[in-house]
Amino acid sequence: MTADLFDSVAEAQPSREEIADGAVLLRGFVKPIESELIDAVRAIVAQSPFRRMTTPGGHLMSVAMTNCGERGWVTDHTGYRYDPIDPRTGAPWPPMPPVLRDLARNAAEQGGFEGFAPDACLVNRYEPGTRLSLHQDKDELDYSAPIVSVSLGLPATFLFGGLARNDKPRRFRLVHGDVVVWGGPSRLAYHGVAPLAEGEHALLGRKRINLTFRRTR
Ligand code: MD3
Ligand code: FE
Repeated sequence: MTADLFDSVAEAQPSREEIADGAVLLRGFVKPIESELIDAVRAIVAQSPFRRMTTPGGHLMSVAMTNCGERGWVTDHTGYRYDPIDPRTGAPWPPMPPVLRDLARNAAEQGGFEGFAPDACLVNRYEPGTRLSLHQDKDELDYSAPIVSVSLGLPATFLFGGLARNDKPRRFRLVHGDVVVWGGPSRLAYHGVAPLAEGEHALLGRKRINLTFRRTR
């Protein structure tokens, strides 16, 4: 089933744009499987609900998060880590559904990274006003693997900086169905999301969902 869905993606020769060294934007890459992805997110959230986490500095994040896969990203007063157990439920995170695993591998391959095998998928939920301040993703052990991000629902202004926090970020509009593969020199770039604008999406209402697939070990 999943293979058939992606055959149609491959035949469609989707748009592919290198937006920075090692960063490839695949516009509309997951449109053909949008309902499968939304169903998969609903099933994950039924088992490990969205929650807002506290940073080590004591700030409540405005993004609500959950995870699937062998480990999940968590933050609390002790720091940031990937944990095999959801601290909210005390149980392992929901397994990564095959449709998500296959999509991440296919996207990474389009981005030039063969054999991407994510062990974690962080699911972020934004509502109007929600933002994510500029940061680097560096809690993973192996930076040679890319991060694959999938945008669903309301559009967002994504801020993409450089390797230094002070580098002035470029702005990209990411819309429902877009996928970006962040590898090579882009893997450690500072990035963030501007406050989400008010809006209504046909499938997700007043929400944006972002999936990021990671190889953590
Ligand atoms: C560039 N998420 O979960 S996705 C995150 O839209 C995160 O929810 C944002 O940043 C979101 O950590 C941005 C795009 C993204 C994700 C990871 C990256 C861009 C990246 C890692 C390195 C460089
Ligand atoms: Fe990030």
